[in-house]
Amino acid sequence: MGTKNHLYINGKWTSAFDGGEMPVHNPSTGEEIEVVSAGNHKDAEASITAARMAFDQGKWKEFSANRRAGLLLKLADQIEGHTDEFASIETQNNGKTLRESKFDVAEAVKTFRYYAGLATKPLGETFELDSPMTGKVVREPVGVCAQIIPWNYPLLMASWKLAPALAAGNTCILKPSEMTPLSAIRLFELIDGLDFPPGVVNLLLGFGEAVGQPLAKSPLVDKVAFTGGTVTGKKIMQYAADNLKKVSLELGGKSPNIVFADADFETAVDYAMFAIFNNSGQVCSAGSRLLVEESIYDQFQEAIIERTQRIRVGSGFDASSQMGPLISPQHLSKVQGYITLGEEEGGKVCCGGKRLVENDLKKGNFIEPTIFINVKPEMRIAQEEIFGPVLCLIPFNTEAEAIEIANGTPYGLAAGIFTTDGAKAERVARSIRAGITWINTYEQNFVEAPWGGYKQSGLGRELGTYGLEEYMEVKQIINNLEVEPTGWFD
Ligand code: TXE
Repeated sequence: MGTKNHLYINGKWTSAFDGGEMPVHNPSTGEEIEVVSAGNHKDAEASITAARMAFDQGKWKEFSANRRAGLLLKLADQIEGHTDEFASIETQNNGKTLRESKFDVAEAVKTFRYYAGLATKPLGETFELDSPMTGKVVREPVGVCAQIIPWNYPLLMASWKLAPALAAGNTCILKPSEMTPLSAIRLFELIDGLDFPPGVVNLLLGFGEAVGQPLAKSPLVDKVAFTGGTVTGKKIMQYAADNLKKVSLELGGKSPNIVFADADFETAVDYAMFAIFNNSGQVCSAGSRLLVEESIYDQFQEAIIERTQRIRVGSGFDASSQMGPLISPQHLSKVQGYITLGEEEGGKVCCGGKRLVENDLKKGNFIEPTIFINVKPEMRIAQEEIFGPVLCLIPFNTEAEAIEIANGTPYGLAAGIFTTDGAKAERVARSIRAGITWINTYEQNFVEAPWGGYKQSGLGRELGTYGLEEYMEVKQIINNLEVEPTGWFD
């Protein structure tokens, strides 16, 4: 990593105030890759002060949109130029396959470029008024933004947070997951080589309670943006209530993927697997409930089991691996706990279900891709986010029943609909209470399209123009063209 000081505050690399450190592990081998700085509330305060000063007094506010865009474009080029290095860091630290890591790097590059472009596009409005006054609406940055991100897409989540916030002219404090800080450290080494004024972009490492909580509570922070679990998301909202800072939350899901009998069978099987086994199921929008129309249920079940049994699980660096490990031993236990629970609830594992322990796999957090049948929609395995490669198969008979099951959880992030009937596809998409719906595809995300959930899947939207708006305040300016007294109290 080139330096022992892993916090980047006010334009300088530094260690944690109290000398705190934390180990970072490779989930495929269990090995310690590195020991990095781990801050506490004092480091959080230092980063907040730096970001506050940079926003209120620094040169950053004099940077035109064009200049901010220029910095983001340079950063995008730099990341792209280091694609192989970033992919390797991500695979080592998160475990995902190199193919997945390279995809993430390319998406991160796209995100910085997209928001560089958007930074310079007009967002204002003018309006006509009855009185001799003119009105206009201008957008301004929100201020100091704390951005707390998870471990499943470390570099990509950093880009989803930093790119729109910087494009809009905010100052940022990025807090990566304690489990996956390495790609963020490398990203900040690149940021350090660009001309961001000190304090504009800060990197704060440490555990959630130690540094995330003070960020979310601080009255000097104007906005907290969080991606992670719903339980932590609720805490963030409570912390933020202290000064009513703006909050955006991208939380968990239990997304339904609905396959009608008239779907293109092969396409539906293929995407049903991608929806749940991609990134080892550690995806907020994973299609973890597969709703299949009764008339094709048996045939579908047979096809998906047969293909799932052929998935090759192993180290992300092994070119033949199709699925990597889970992030940590603790997370592996959680997923195994859900598999046991599912069986106790009356579900039946018809594929997978076990930890993989042959040869070197036992050193890592590997688990078989798993499919449950005999699942009732109200069971906990069909209601709660497992966040692993565990699929629940649920039959349905009618369109109305499919919609009812699909909407029957506290979540509302995503949904998939497979059918060749265009009208039915749209009817169902509109009936589902979720922020992201896919027709005849799954897990395709585009930087142009808003990303976020209904119900307990979150608050606000990332990506697209919506993602930029989340980092902007809206101000009206009314200008009186006839400057004379009103006479109201005469
Ligand atoms: O996430 P946390 P965890 C879901 C998934 C998973 C569960 C728990 O179901 O099993 O969440 O995972 C920081 N104040 N998702 O525990 O706690 C933490 O340091 C401030 C869904 O790993 O949400 C990290 O940077 N910050 C998900 C970030 O929050 C706190 C992605 C996320 O960690 C904090 C990951 C606190 N009190 C898990 N506690 C998605 N939506 O994609 C923790 N953090």
